[in-house]
Amino acid sequence: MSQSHVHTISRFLIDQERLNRESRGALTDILQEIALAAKVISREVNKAGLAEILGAAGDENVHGEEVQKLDVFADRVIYRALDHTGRLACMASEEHEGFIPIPDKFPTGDYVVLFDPLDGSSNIDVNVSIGTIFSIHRKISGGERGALEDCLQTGRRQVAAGYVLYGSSTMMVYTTGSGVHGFTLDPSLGEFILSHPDMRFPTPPMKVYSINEAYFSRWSEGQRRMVAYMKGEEGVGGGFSSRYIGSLVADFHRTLLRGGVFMYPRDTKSPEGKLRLLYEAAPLAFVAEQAGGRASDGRTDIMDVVPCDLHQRTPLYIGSREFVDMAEEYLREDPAP
Ligand code: P6P
Repeated sequence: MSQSHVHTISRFLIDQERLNRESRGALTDILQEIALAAKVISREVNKAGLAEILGAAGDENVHGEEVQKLDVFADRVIYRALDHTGRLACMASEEHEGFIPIPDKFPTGDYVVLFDPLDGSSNIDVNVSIGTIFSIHRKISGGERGALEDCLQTGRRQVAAGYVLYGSSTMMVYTTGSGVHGFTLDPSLGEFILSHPDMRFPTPPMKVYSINEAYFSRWSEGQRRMVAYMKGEEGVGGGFSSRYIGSLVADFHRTLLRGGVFMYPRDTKSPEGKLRLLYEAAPLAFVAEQAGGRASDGRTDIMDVVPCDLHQRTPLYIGSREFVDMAEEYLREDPAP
């Protein structure tokens, strides 16, 4: 690509903003700050094996899970990139039990950002790709400082969403409702460069399913029958391959690029599923829909699930439309949860 065609994320965001006459630049500012935070986190993630930062911080997060120091670092970097912008009414993070108000010393704005600062952090020690996931809503509460209700909105009401993948390269992928665009970090420039304009699930999709099969004994009958079909166990179906990284952002990104379906079902041990609705499933569902795919909890479109709690979990089926539809067909026979 000739130098004259290098599109940085900043340039792309400003060009996109110009297309939207009502835009006052707030969303552009927020996404620019998230991109900056991503660069800072990428730098630390890519030297985690060398710095004393690796390893458990010893604390436990609100879910009783051991917190890796990089989790804490990423959470703090994103918070500090956004808290003073004057664009947010409040935030929410996997690392914080309640919603996060904007300090009184800073002005507030009309948007809310919910994020998982570093998903898949248990993979840090084995150098497997990890990611940041973010979801952006407009404030709906009357107050100036934001409130929990601003965070508890359906995925359908998101104004933007995306993820950062810290892998063999660092990529930022986002949507504001006008398609999905991917940017790759050029460390020599310190810039995210447009590398994947207008990302779409491929058609026909590759027949790839992504699920942790170690939990087979805990699955519903419908879930077992679907995977058996994909494996061709009864002499019908088959032709699928299986890929599972165990890092949601990496598994979703591969599914977006190649097609297929990622599944994290409810099971006897996790009756609500494991993944979080507001800052994992819903933002990825927005990206998936904008890329021509879809996401479901097995019965209801993820984008239409009404949240009741900041950290509520959900089963997740996400990817190529035909395979998510297939999952719903197989699960229809299961007893209602
Ligand atoms: P399991 C990582 O811990 C994570 O939260 C997601 O990134 C990933 O998709 C899932 O859990 C993996 O869970 O139960 O297969 O180890």
